[in-house]
Amino acid sequence: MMDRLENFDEDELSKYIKPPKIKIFGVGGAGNNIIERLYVGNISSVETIALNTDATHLNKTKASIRKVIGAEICKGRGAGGNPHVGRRSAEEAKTDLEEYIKESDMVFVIAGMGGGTGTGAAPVVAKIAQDMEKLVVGVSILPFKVEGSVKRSVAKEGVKELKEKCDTVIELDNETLNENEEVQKNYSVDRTFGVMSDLVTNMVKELSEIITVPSIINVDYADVKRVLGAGGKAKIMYGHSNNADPGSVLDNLLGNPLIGADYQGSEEVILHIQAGKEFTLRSCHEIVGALQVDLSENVNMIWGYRLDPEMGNSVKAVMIVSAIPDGEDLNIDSSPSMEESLGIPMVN
Ligand SMILES: Nc1nc2c(ncn2[C@@H]2O[C@H](COP(=O)(O)OP(=O)(O)OP(=O)(O)O)[C@@H](O)[C@H]2O)c(=O)[nH]1
Ligand SMILES: [Mg+2]
Repeated sequence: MMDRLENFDEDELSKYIKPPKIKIFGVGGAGNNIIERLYVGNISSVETIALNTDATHLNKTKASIRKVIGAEICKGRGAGGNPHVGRRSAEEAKTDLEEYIKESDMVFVIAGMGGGTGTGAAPVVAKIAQDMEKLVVGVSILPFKVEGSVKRSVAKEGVKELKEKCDTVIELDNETLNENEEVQKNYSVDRTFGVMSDLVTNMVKELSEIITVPSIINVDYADVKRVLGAGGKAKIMYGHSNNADPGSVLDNLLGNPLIGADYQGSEEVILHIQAGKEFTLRSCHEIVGALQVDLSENVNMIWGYRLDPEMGNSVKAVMIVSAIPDGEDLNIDSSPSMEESLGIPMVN
């Protein structure tokens, strides 16, 4: 006779029930500002690591680990907008970086592009993690257009390099904040940056919850690894509604102008829905069906569902999409090289 489940060795079982460990690196000024929100947000299974060449900025950043990189070259005073200095600074810290990355399954590398530290050091951190066979997700933020075409061009070259060193990159652009009239007219610089930082924080939070909190139809780490490991450009979209109407969930999910809804043709998707008892299977199918219209015919859609009786009528949906066919190319070939753009002596 087969052993009943009661006879199963619980110690044996619990050995395998370990939530995946996520390490998040925030590199340079923007990366540090975002890391602080993640740290304060206290997300489970996530460790925050702030890296900067600028010791003063780092000193006021809250994170699980704070590390000055490039102390020899920069003397704690920043990389002065020079990505080569940023790159060398991270290379100098390789042994420490390997130590931070060691005990992890998944590594996020977050940086604002266009300056020296984030642009130069983020790809180095990603490469070290990739060499250690971690799932590596980059999050890059392009500078505002008013910061100048030189900075945008340096930033785009940085994104290109980051893409080569990551499994996938979530590409964001500060310029999208400028396109929002409400933000542009009424928000202070600090609050405007806060909108982008909150967005990244929410993305990481939603993703880590999907893989660490069990669901009725479960999405696990292997699913996330499969989808994000498919490469290319990725998006983590999230939306909610206070009523159980699938249409309003969809509007909110697809309507965030900072993320954009340009995921057409993607072949790898996770859709996770969390709702109260009012939300029907038919409504779930309506959401899935509407989203499928824009996906590839061969889409592999992994669908998860969590019942949360406390949610009453409200519904939350998170969609992770990767391998998005590149529409608007970064088009840097016609741009001047980083050296030409910067017009400053390089440190090699
Ligand atoms: N959304 C957002 N963008 C930021 C923030 N801080 C800076 N940025 C953007 O990121 C770009 C790079 O800036 P930083 O991250 O400060 O640059 P850095 O990597 O520290 O570079 P160096 O100071 O030259 O070493 C800027 O041009 C801004 O557009 C922030 O807190 N939030
Ligand atoms: Mg800086």
